[in-house]
Amino acid sequence: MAEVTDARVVNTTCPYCGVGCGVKAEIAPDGNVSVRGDGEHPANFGRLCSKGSALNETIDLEGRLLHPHIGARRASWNDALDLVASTFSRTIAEHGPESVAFYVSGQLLTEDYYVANKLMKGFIGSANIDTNSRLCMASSVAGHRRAFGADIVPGTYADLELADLIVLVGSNLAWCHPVLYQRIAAAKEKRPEMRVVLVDPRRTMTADLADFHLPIRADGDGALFAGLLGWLADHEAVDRDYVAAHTTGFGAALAAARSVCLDEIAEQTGLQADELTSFYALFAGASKVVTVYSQGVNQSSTGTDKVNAIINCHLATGRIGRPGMGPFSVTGQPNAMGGREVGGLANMLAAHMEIENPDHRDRVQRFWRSPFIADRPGLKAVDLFRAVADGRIKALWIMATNPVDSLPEAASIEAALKACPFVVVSDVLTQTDTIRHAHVRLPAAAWGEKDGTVTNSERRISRQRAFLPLPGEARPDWRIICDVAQRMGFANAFSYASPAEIFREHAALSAFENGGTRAFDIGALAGIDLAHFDGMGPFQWPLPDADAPAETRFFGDGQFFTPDRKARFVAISAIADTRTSRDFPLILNTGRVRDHWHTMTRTGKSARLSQHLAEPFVEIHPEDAARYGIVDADIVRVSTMGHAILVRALLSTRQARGSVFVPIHWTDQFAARARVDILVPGLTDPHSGQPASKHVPVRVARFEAALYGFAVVNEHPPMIEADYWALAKCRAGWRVEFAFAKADRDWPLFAASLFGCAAGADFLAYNDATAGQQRFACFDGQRLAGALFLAPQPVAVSRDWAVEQLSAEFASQRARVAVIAGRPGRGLAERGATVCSCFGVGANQIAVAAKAGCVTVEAIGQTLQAGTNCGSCRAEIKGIINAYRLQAAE
Ligand SMILES: Nc1nc2c(c(=O)[nH]1)N[C@H]1C(S)=C(S)[C@@H](COP(=O)(O)OP(=O)(O)OC[C@H]3O[C@@H](n4cnc5c(=O)[nH]c(N)nc54)[C@H](O)[C@@H]3O)O[C@H]1N2
Ligand SMILES: Nc1nc2c(c(=O)[nH]1)N[C@H]1C(S)=C(S)[C@@H](COP(=O)(O)OP(=O)(O)OC[C@H]3O[C@@H](n4cnc5c(=O)[nH]c(N)nc54)[C@H](O)[C@@H]3O)O[C@H]1N2
Ligand code: SF4
Ligand SMILES: [Mo]
Repeated sequence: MAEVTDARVVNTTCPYCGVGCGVKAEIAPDGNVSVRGDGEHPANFGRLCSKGSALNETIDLEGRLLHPHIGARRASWNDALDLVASTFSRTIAEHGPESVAFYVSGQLLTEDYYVANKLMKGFIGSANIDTNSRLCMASSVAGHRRAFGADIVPGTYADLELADLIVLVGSNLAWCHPVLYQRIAAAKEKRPEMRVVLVDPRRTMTADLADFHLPIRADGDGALFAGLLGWLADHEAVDRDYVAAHTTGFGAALAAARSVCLDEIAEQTGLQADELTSFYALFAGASKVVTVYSQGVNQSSTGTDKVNAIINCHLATGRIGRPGMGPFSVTGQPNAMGGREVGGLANMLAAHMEIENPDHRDRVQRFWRSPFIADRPGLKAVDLFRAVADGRIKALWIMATNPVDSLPEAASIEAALKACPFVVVSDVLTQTDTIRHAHVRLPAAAWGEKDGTVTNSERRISRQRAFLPLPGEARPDWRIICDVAQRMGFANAFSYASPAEIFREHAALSAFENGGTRAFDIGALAGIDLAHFDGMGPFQWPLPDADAPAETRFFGDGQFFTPDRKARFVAISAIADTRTSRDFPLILNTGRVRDHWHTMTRTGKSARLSQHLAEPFVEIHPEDAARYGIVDADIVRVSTMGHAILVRALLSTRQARGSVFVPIHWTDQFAARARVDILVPGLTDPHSGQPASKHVPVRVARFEAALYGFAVVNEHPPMIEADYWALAKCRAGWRVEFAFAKADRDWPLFAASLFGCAAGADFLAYNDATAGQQRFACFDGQRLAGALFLAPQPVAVSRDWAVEQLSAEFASQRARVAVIAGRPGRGLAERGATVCSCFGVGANQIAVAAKAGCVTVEAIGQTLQAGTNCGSCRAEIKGIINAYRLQAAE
């Protein structure tokens, strides 16, 4: 009898969003991995969203970079590391430390981040290390530092459950922080008197939770909160004692806020005066208020001012740092917060110390015993890449981020990389839009293979733990960085044997000569040993010593980290600029969808996650669409002066008139021309350097397609040549949508190369000249290798049916011919776009069930299972039920 070994369970942390959910990975004796929420983890108490629940579908080795490469050639680690170290050293010797740079990521673990920052700022002696958090959290960091004197998120997740009013500003929690959304939804169900206000130009799925939706004009937030400050002062709602005892600058901030009257605020925000005053009265009347904000606030040319406009209102009412109260900037990436702790931004030092402060510099240098310490801020992301473009930076190392897709001016970023003499990229994949420009590719360990810590939005530090072996020659990022540092001559300072040793040093630095002057202090762990680190459970900072009080909120005592210990009001301008013009009359807003993560390097591997929204799209109001002659499912060209993308039209009244929304996820690996950051200019906030990614003037036009197409293929297709194509993983293969400007082409040849047809494979073709339809299929034995359907209109073939054919067996010629004959899949009910990824339930199925009488989310769950596992789709299910009810009432 075969030996039966028990499954192994490893506690780790989700590598996606900043909620930082605890995950239990279970490894069965046969190696199969399953995941579930960790019931004990204080971030999620067992919940996981659709992305977290599908983590086990993204850990295969398909497409993984498993060996170092120099150019196209596989190289040994020794040769690759020698080349990186010697090129960096030589460049520094010839051109000075400012001629090299690192561009890193909030998806690195704290230990990776710590050594990268130490190498650049202490040993190379430049601060040219910046991170993709510049695109994400920089405005919140700058706003916190202006108001509090340090970068601190005062509250905890429990505050979301304790609040009487939650104001969500530019935050689509339902899709981007789904477990926080669920925690709020559960709290509201228990206390229905709790109120939620959503401030977002779009009526997102999060509106489902909101009692009021304020469809604000792009960048109207400064005016909205300036108006609120004035209103609070006019209605005796300011806590004068608090303001006098614990703050400075109230008079100037109020004067600035009052310089705009209610009519002007209505104009700036695009809201009605009564909408404004209702919101203001609600805010004034609820003492427990939490204002949650993310990219609708941060990613703006006035992002830092927006952050301070929000904080001003919390300071004026003294609602900060106490249960159920406070401004709450939620972080995006799993370790955005950890990166801030180690000083991963070009304008910070380590452990929350400041680069401009000579005492801080001296302290860090003594602690590191380093030859140098950077004495001025380095280049921020957008400027850093401009310096690459104009040759000031001659050697660049990119780790765990994909700037060719995610930075503004994306076309110039790509040109800069092409022009740069030496580009190193550490990534987990062989093919990304960025790594294709690397001179040296270094294989990094991925989630599940690496060990270390991450910090979530509520300052909770959790362990990520390895439960898979390192594949090929992959190495964890911290080790790659230390390997290079040692070869650059810094062996002693980078001789760590494990992440535990790095964490211990990081904890010791946080406590070094601290004495309560710096908020970030985890000194209790400065002596942690390996065994203790291995077993370390999640905890919140601060943790200066082992018997630190359980209360982890900041500022409840009215003490801040400014020199006079008082918080600072900031006077801000409430006027937002208008960017649209006659030629570019629409505002392009960009952001996320529920089931994809950034550039899809992981979620794009999961068939379940790829079916929610299978194509890049532009969401547009039906009236705007009609104005430009666009109908649903058309291909649309969205363009600026110099650049254009092609995406599918999605007509929706959730979208405000005058503005369109395009998701950020589709790259050259998944679509023909859908990199939205090609359109975004390098306009940044003057304080934070964060790009204004959500307010870009564009125009739209229908793409005149002569031919449309749809294909299913069992293997990832090689290069696709079509004006429009979009690729999505499906069960047993891939599905591809096409549109072509011209119909004349050798289509059998196109089909054969798409399918990768082997010689001798069974290739079938069907041509209906009168209808202009052509169909091709190729069989490899009894399996379908690929099928392509072409037509002058969007192809009317059931996608579900076509995908199923990839798993079918075709024993007879008759069955094979049926794939391309008649109207395949006709009469089959389409499931529609996947709503519930856990059980693969589509929008059409839910609509049918609603018609049949299932008019609550629970009833749909009982009938179809939809919404009963991770719950991420419950808002969408409710939306479909409501739409059906409206229809029925008409
Ligand atoms: N599914 C999924 N979840 C994710 C991610 C992902 O890729 N996919 N990424 C993670 C990361 S790194 C981040 S940073 C977070 C981001 O999380 P969010 O900030 O919630 O996400 P976004 O979709 O970028 O933008 C939020 C909203 O801002 C709105 N907005 C645009 N302009 C304005 C404005 O001027 N004012 C206001 N008030 N709102 C505006 C947009 O319409 C959008 O709905 O998500 C994290 N979670
Ligand atoms: N227009 C517009 N642009 C935006 C945004 C927007 O809302 N609008 N949002 C911005 C924001 S908030 C963010 S956070 C960025 C995100 O943008 P990016 O950081 O560019 O996106 P990711 O796809 O997360 O890139 C992570 C890369 O790291 C690799 N990787 C994964 N794990 C590891 C690892 O352990 N080690 C290493 N070395 N590599 C690894 C992945 O394969 C992938 O190539 O996009 C920004 N850009
Ligand atoms: S909310 Fe979802 S994506 Fe975010 S950490 Fe939790 S499981 Fe992961
Ligand atoms: Mo982010």
